[in-house]
Amino acid sequence: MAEEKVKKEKGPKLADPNKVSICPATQEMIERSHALGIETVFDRAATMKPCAIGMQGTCCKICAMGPCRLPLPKKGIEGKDDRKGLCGATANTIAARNFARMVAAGTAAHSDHGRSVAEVFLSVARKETEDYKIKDPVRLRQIAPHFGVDTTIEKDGEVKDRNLDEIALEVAEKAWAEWGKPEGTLLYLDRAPEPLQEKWKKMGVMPRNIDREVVEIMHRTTMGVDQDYKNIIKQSTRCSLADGWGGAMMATDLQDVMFGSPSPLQSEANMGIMKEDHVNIIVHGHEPVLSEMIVAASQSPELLEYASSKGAKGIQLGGICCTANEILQRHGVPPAGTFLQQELAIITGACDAMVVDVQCVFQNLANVAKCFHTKLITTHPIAKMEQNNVIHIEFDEHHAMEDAIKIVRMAIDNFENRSADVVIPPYKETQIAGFGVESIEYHLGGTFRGSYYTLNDNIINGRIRGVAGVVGCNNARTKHNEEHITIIKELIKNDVLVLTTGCSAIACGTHGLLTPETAAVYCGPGLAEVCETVGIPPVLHLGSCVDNTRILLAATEVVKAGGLGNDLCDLPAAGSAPEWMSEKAIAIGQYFVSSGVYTVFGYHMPLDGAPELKSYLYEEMEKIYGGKWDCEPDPVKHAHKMIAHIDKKRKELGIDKARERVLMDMADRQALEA
Ligand code: NFS
Repeated sequence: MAEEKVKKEKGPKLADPNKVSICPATQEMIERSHALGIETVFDRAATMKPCAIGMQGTCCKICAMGPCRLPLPKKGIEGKDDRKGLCGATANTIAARNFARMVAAGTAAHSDHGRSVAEVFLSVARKETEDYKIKDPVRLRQIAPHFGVDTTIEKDGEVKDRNLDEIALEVAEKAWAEWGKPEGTLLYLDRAPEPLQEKWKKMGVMPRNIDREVVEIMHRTTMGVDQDYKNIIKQSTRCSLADGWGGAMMATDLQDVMFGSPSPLQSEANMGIMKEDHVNIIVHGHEPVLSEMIVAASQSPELLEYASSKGAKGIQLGGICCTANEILQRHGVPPAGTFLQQELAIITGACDAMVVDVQCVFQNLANVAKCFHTKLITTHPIAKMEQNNVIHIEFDEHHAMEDAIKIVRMAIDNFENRSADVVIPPYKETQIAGFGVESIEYHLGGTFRGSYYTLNDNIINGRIRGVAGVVGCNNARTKHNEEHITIIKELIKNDVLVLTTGCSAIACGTHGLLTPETAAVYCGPGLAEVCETVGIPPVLHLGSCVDNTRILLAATEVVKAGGLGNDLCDLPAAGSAPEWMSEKAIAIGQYFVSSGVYTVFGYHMPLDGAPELKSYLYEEMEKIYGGKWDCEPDPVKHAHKMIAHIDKKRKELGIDKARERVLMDMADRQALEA
């Protein structure tokens, strides 16, 4: 007791750098933060424990009679579960409402991002802006038919390509309408395999328009409306599909059209990409409409000259979170870190400006920036900060380049104001990033069939055991990057090809998993052989979190190429978000599950207080959509749950024998070599 008191008087607990991250750069910067007396998320996580009832998902605060708290009794539920809130809401109803609201928030975030992109695209199509162009006309022609827009025209009995401007305008208007059209269902749903569409139709979960599904969740989960957890989850499915096969998918496509579709390129990752003698600008957030302009501005000869006039050797851009992935996959700009490294990038003392837009931005950045010379610049009308050291430069697509130049200039001017010692942790790794549906086809597809045929062939013959999507955040309640990296290493060791996005992808880059050389070091013999033959990494970086839609479409291509069933749920594939924290991750998980994918989350799921709801999500959903939720905090077990599912699917497809043969061949070969 006495000891405890002494501890409390000493002030808040500090995080142990070696216990909270596996990344040496992160560990060193946490140490520095302690030396300088600057608090970060890691220390706050050590000081503040999460609410145990919230963790169970059974705290209801949707009306002022509550919050009503319904934790699971310590000895479990014996016999009848009669826990209820003041209105009578059961634990299942409460946890389902909380879950649905996370899906709504996540869908809103991705889809509002998509809406901004669609709005900019509409300005481009209407020729109202000069700063953005159509960089990838092939992509535009490819997506146009999904909006019901013709790409050819018949004239005098001849079929000709239609004028690109006309296509752009029609696509832009059709896309724009998807957020609020009065009738019908979302146009992109027809990109899913037919049997999946049939399931959605039968269940009545085809999203009507994006905004409506989000609003309907808010309505259904308010006091006294939907009180059947299965019905609430049904709407969560419809809303999440409006994200994955709607808002997020359009965000990816229209970004590709305007900024170019990614193709594999080489870059680096981690805080060591910052340079002491350069102006360092860190862009952080999600929407590439701004960061695209900052990339262009920072490469302009005038601004480079201006930087040199201030004594800098150049301008180093770096990214945090999904903005990092966006400018990495299209321009090779290196990420400086994941979600949990945002404060630390400033603690280097070398960050001349941090430019943020929306999502995953810590309010504490302002407090950290105050300790250094760093200019913290907010740019989005919906995301400001209250602290008075934050500068707001509102970004507008109609004068995009002008805004970007202003921001870059401000960073250059700030270069000479560096106040603290600069300590950039000397860690960075090389990476290959920027894979997409087409580049996977190019590298792993058949040369003459032009489809996913060769990939399928390698799955069928068992060299590739299956495919896993490992995605999502960092969470200060788990050890930074450890789960991502452990799970992914375990998967590739067992011949599972990994597709990654979001902060998971940045973690992979940071820990050196995104190079072709990784194959020889970490992969099982089958996957190593494929990767070495075609020269790709066993872990493919597919972009940001909205680009999870690339994974859906790649999986659909695999189904189309044949031999592996006729729906996404037939594939030897699984999804994972090992260190999730955002509501967006729940929306993504729900659309993957509702698209037929077995999806395992790490850390915990806020469902333990509602066992029936939990078993509905973990077991019953599979009977409806072919996919289901699961949760496993232990990373090795987590990977093996995914592998077991992959093996189960191989067996159902009747290709489990092929793999046994391959393994025998390998063993024989190794025996021969020995
Ligand atoms: Ni995804 Fe991207 Fe990272 Fe999580 Fe945040 S950046 S949208 S939410 S933390 S992966």
